[in-house]
Amino acid sequence: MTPTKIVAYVAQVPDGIKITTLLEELGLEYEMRLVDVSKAEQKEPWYLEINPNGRVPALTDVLPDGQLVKIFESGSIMQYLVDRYDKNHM
Ligand SMILES: N[C@@H](CCC(=O)N[C@@H](CS)C(=O)NCC(=O)O)C(=O)O
Repeated sequence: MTPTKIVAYVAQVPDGIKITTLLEELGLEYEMRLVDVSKAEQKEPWYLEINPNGRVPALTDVLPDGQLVKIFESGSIMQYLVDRYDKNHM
């Protein structure tokens, strides 16, 4: 497992599951934070700071220089993960 500071904000929905599937396939260590859509947790201010669209999934990461990266939209998240952690497209 490659250590990272990734936090994946997901729910038990296909758009969330594809993010955790990719994280597992890439062998990345990550924290999974389940967002309770039934309680509209995705509309709470703390979550809107990460994803202003108020939808799951979202992902945060910390770059080597300490910069916090916040990403939303499942396709963009997957592109980020591949670009950053699968440079040789293994
Ligand atoms: N195009 C978005 C779709 C995200 C999306 O619609 N997520 C749904 C769950 S699958 C959601 O958050 N629904 C709750 C809401 O819209 O408030 C993506 O691919 O990330």
